[in-house]
Amino acid sequence: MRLSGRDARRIAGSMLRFSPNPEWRAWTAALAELLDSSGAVIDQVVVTFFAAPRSYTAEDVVEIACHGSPVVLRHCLDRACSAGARLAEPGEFTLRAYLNGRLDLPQAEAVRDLIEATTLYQARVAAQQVEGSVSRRIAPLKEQLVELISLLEAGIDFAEDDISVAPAEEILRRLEPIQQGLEALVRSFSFGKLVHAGFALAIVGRPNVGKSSLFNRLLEQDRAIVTDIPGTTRDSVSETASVGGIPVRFVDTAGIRAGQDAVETLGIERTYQAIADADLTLMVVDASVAMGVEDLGIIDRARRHGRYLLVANKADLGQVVEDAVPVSALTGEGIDTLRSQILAAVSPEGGFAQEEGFITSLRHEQLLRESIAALGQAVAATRSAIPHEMLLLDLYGALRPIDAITGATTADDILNRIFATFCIGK
Ligand SMILES: Nc1nc2c(ncn2[C@@H]2O[C@H](COP(=O)(O)OP(=O)(O)OP(=O)(O)O)[C@@H](O)[C@H]2O)c(=O)[nH]1
Ligand SMILES: [Mg+2]
Repeated sequence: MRLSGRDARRIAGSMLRFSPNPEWRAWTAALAELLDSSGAVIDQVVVTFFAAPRSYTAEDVVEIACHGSPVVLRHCLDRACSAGARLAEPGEFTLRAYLNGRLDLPQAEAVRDLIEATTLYQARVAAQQVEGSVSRRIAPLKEQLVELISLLEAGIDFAEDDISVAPAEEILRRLEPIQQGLEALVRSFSFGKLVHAGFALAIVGRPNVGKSSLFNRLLEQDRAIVTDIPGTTRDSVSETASVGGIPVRFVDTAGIRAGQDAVETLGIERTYQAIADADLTLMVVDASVAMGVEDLGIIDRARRHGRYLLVANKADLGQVVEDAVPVSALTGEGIDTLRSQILAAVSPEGGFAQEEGFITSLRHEQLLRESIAALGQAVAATRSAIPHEMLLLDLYGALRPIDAITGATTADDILNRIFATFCIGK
């Protein structure tokens, strides 16, 4: 149980007994007894006190580690509440950390991503963002923008003080790296999105080519029914697993052929839907048999709906199909190669971004795009020699969305910079 706020120690103290003395040494764990309202001991607990501002919320924080019995925890909460605490809202500790300036907004958002991570790789990316990797990339760009704004503001506000108005080339020269930096960040989202949300992969093909066997192999669990009877899978089955740290939703489907009965025909309809919904389709054929018109028809459909990979399964029986990834769901041969081909097929141009600080949030991407659009207008305005008052509107338009990511720039920030860099006022 975590208590945060000015009264954290008082409230915790009302239900604890330290042996021998009250012990509130900061950043040190202490053994204590948790008491019920009549003073009877109900648990032996470890108490850690984090003194403000060196705590998660930057307030005084007390953490009480009980033995995990729901009854004890419930009691612990009740006692804290009757001593003046209240239950935290969802995310409130992180909100307080943000409000108290301990975390910026991208860091706070990354805490949520970290908690929600389903693969270790997602967790690692989120942890980098909690460390401030996104802010570190945005901060210098914002800095340059604020500097340009200050320069133009100074030219307007203090025109009589002999500050030369910045020439158009100078403004354009300063705008360019800001635009480029923001665009690189937006590009990083094509990879970031993949890491954050993963993608859907449909496994399709004619009956009996081994789709369900391949599905089970990729998931490393015996999830779908496999038999040698064509038409075994009647309905789409989906399951999520990590491929290279990216969560992939695999969808096994009913084999496509002229339906034998009403149920199978409905199942095949679902296969078509799965192809339409997937980010990538694995088109499975039997490696040992030459492809027929049915196979070509399915390939054609997959191609029309986006990216697909041709996979020749049952390669252990010999391979006559070419230009396909040979695998054997039976022996496991070729599965690792298939996994890397899957990643290569969905990864954005230029392959995997290994750099730190790529953005994973749609909100950030949209804000950055807004900023880029406003900068584009600023460039056009500069080229057509529009007065700086008007140009500034575009630059503030570019700054606002960035502020929505990193926290606001106040008029003071800009004023301070004007006075710091121009020695006005003599
Ligand atoms: N030799 C060999 N046999 C395989 C391989 N993969 C699957 N099989 C066999 O092929 C038969 C069909 O496998 P399934 O995985 O059920 O095929 P499916 O494509 O899901 O079939 P439907 O659900 O009917 O569309 C089974 O007898 C499997 O044991 C493989 O790589 N090599
Ligand atoms: Mg099947």
